[in-house]
Amino acid sequence: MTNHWVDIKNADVVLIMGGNAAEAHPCGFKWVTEAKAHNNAYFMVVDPRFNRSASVADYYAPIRSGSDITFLGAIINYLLTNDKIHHEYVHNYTDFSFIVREDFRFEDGIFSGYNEEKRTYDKSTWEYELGPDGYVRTDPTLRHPRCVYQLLKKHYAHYTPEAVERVCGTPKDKFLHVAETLASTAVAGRAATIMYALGWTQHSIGAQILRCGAMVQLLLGNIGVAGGGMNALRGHSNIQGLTDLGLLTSSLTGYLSLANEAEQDYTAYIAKRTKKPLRPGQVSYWQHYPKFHVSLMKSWYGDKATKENNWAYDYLPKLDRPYDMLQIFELMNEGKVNGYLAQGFNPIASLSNSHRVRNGLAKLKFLVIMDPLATETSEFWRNFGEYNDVDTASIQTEVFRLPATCFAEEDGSIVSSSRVLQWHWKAAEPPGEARPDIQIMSELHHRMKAMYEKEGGVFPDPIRDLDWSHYYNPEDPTPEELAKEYNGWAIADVVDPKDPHKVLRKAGQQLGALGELRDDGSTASGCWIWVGCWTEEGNQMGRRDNSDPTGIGNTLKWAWAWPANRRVLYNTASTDLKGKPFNPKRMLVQWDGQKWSGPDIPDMTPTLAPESGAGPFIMNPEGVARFFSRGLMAEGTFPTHYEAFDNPLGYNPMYPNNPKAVSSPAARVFGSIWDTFGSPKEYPHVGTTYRLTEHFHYWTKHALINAALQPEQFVEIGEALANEMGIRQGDHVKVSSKRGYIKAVAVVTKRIRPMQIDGKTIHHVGIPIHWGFKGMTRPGFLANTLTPFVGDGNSFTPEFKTFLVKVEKI
Ligand SMILES: Nc1nc2c(c(=O)[nH]1)N[C@H]1C(S)=C(S)[C@@H](COP(=O)(O)OP(=O)(O)OC[C@H]3O[C@@H](n4cnc5c(=O)[nH]c(N)nc54)[C@H](O)[C@@H]3O)O[C@H]1N2
Ligand SMILES: Nc1nc2c(c(=O)[nH]1)N[C@H]1C(S)=C(S)[C@@H](COP(=O)(O)OP(=O)(O)OC[C@H]3O[C@@H](n4cnc5c(=O)[nH]c(N)nc54)[C@H](O)[C@@H]3O)O[C@H]1N2
Ligand SMILES: [Mo]
Repeated sequence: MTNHWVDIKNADVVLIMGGNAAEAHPCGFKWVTEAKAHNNAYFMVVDPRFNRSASVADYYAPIRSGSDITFLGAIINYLLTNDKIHHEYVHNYTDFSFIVREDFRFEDGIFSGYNEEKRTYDKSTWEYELGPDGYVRTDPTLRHPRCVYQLLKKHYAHYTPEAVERVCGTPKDKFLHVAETLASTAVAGRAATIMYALGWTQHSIGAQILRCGAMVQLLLGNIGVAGGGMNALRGHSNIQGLTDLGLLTSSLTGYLSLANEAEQDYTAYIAKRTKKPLRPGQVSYWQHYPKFHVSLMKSWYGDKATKENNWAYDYLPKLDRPYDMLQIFELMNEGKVNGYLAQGFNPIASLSNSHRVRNGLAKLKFLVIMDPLATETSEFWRNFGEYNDVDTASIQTEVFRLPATCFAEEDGSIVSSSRVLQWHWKAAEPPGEARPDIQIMSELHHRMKAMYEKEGGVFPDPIRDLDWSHYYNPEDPTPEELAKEYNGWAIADVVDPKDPHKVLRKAGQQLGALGELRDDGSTASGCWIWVGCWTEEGNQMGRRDNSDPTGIGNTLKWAWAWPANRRVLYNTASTDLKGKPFNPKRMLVQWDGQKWSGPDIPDMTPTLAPESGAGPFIMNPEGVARFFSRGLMAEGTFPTHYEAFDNPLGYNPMYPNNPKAVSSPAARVFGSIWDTFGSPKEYPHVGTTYRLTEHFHYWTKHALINAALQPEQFVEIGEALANEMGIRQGDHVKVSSKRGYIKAVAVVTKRIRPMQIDGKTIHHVGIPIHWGFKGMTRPGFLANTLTPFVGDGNSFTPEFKTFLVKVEKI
């Protein structure tokens, strides 16, 4: 979230699109209720289904699954052509006036630099034009044909309300109502929040849908203000913590990035990430990358990371490709993976195309499951009849189960969607042989280390040299010790760069602020964005003072938020060029003549005056927010409509003449997958998967009460389709895709209606995800038997939300 849960109460307009917070985030959803009750907020839902959020909304508009970029692009077009933008904000705080390189092109759905064979882009033309001084050239009059504003206008010119009706199936008047309501927040005194989750992310163009939403918010001046923002409703209670800690194969902690194979040279690796300002006077916070990186390496390798060995840079893997989930299981299918450790992960249930996942697991030599439960994955080799129809004798994989505890059985911290790190305390002893993940991982670590020490090996150094000596018992670190390590400490005295006699932090002390990090080896920090979570003043995550002096909801003394305890990111964008709040009633920060201050922690160097010209988007080297994403995204600089890979139309209705631009030209799709996509002739309906309040994924079915509440797989079918097929409430149906089939009880509903898409009738089929062949619910199929093994080109998230199915009555 750019903002936070409580801040939603400050919104004047709430749009939930691509999520179903009332169902999947019922506790957080109370802040929507709060906004309605106390701020007279207007609440809208745009979703293929009239879902539980829609049932309590002021307005609902239907949309065809997978078509959100057309909808959002049309909002951008609407705001530009009707001049409903926050001018002062957009002109000063975005790249509107920036000039783009002359050789940049977008033609008929494809950007310049496309390599059709490799399905990737050479992105060198996707850049601003630089002047001789190294800064981006701009045209504040916005008349230059290659300024971002002009390019943006051109890109979305044919994203019209008529196109929305034709491509998304949303009636024109409903689209216009949503657009007009959002537009009412383009003024200084009003704000809209956008809340989204998987209905946006789980598409082959998911990341671009989010960008498009963010662009709408920028035009309205809704980023960095109270009651605004792009608010990602995150999933597992600590999934924000997972990404913060870089538990993705191409990340290091705190969103630092691992090097790729071509980056063997440390100086070049660092130089590329140490972003110099692209406009005069900008903060460009990534200039400090070396401090974050060196401090991380010091926390891992201690004395073994030195200036002479480039802080142990050679110990880090250099990737030949990203090892996302789809890639790993593709390699497994190719027989190229020996062993796999699934820690709190049930891939046969949760990854797309379950049969493909199962085939991959069957080619392993060994599989380790660290989980409190006996999951489907841990028994993928066992025959469960039709539900898991395998030949056990042919599977050689050796499976080990290491019983783990769950959150209530250990101390630790959880990072919420609000970026708030909150400490929790153990409530119960774990049963049986279950042990905390930290203990299991530590023991594995020590045994591996011992083996490397005894036997050598090709390259034992990166494991052998890991420094665990700062734990009281290096065999068994505690959650408290890990938390202190993430925060970091001073290895030597940290002094003020302007006055070497002034010691800011004494050797051995916990660091107190980001400004204390150093790139000379004198500080260690396991996760730079968390500096401040456990200081000399103690565990900040354990704080429980909910006082809120201004009533804005920031509660700066409740737990601790990264970065720097800031609750709303980019918050100086809520002020004008003099540092005066656009909306004094909902002030977050202001320039008081000497410094930035207010009920939030300013997202700016505290004493840097607005007159300096430093823009509020300090993480961007240009200091402003981008409409033109430069080389950052896989598919292009402006979000563009592409169809899902299981494509209900067979063409792209926004670019009908270009066969290259049907589905995302840069998606995560392997050569072996193409014949696993279905055609609308055979599979005419759009299937979409989602969750229910009564279950959490695949684990609550192991609990009797939840199992009793939702005992059995069902699918939701609209009345029109049900009538057509002679299906009645409670009938059993078979739902098939090109990948396989499931059987389920039919729930016939008014909440899913047929849509007219480019002259064709499209029905959605709703498929909740929670059942399987283990647990206390009725044994059943895995919903992911149906879903395609293809993903977004940036995040590699599978396309769980739009695929083709057919339905038959059994
Ligand atoms: N009770 C419960 N709560 C949970 C979970 C759980 O399993 N059970 N899981 C947690 C996790 S890990 C996550 S990630 C979150 C997910 O939270 P959500 O994303 O809110 O949950 P979903 O039910 O997957 O999907 C949300 C909505 O997206 C809609 N949708 C599908 N396709 C499209 C589309 O193309 N466009 C638009 N606009 N909407 C579309 C669906 O109809 C659905 O209403 O929930 C978390 N909360
Ligand atoms: N078709 C379809 N598929 C989806 C989705 C969808 O919307 N549609 N959503 C996707 C999303 S957003 C997500 S997040 C994934 C979820 O996919 P998974 O993460 O694979 O599923 P879960 O069942 O949430 O959790 C996995 C296991 O973690 C275990 N666990 C709980 N606590 C602990 C602990 O402290 N330590 C350890 N070691 N284990 C623990 C649980 O017992 C459980 O078996 O599913 C994805 N799959
Ligand atoms: Mo999730």
